[in-house]
Amino acid sequence: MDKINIKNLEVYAYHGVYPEEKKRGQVFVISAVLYTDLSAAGKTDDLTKTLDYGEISRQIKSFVMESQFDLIETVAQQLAERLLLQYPTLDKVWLEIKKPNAPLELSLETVSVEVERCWHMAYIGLGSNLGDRAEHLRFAVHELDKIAACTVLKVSSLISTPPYGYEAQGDFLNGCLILKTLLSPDELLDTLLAIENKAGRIRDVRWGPRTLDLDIIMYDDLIVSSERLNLPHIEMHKRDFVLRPLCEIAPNAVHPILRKTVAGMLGELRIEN
Ligand code: A4P
Ligand code: MG
Repeated sequence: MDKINIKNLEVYAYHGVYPEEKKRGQVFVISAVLYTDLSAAGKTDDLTKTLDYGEISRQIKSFVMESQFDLIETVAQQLAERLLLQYPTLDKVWLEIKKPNAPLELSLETVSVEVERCWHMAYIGLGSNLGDRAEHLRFAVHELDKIAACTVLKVSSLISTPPYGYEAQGDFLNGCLILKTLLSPDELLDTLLAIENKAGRIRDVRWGPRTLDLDIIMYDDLIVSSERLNLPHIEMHKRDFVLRPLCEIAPNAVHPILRKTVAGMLGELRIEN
């Protein structure tokens, strides 16, 4: 991937655990690698088609100067998120924050932290079979999209489906969406559970009726198997009500364990049934 480098930008600022560091300040030295596609700028010689390293250097300087944290870890985390949110064409950022004069009374050149942060792609399954089903699904899309660290990129059409698993309940309305997010899988799950609760979800019967069900179908090509979270969703390849809407918006997304595309899995499911 193309990148722009900013190396050893010096900023006088006031971060540190000790009161003295917050009062007197010290020099911080910041390096950044900005991952972004440079081909359009390369072909047109047009500054508006790239990221302006002068502007971004000034942004970094003013953020580090004007904020105040105990830890350089926090400075790095917050700065990375701020840059990713402010510059939509920035796909990934690597940051190093050095503190060459950290009050350690030891002879060393510098201490530093490095972080790398990027946007993630998640596929979310939406379901409802209680109350105003379409309104609950629209509510979920809106709630997700209004979070700064989340952007809904595509929403499928909504389809009515017979209940799968526990059959003594009304038909579902199902859909899927593609989400660009800075949230980790755990943070995303917490966010989805909070939106379900806001929509009045009551958990009694497993696979039972619900106003709103939001599942993470896939998150990048991550494979997770924990008590709280399975990625990809453990049943996705068996469910027509997941694969059909997902195929409409992401037919070529690949299941990282089965190594099959969404379109391929849907085709196989149709032959089985
Ligand atoms: N969990 C683990 N992995 C995930 C994941 N990838 N995404 C855990 C979301 N949650 C995940 O879910 C129980 C727990 O699963 C969560 O707290 C989380 O820690 P829940 O939503 O509280 O309970 P549930 O939905 O009743 O159980 P489950 O197993 O998640 O069921 P599903 O898979 O959500 O299926 N038929 C039709 N036609 N359409 C439907 O949408 N949905 C279901 C529910 C059944 N039949 C259906 C439909
Ligand atoms: Mg669920």
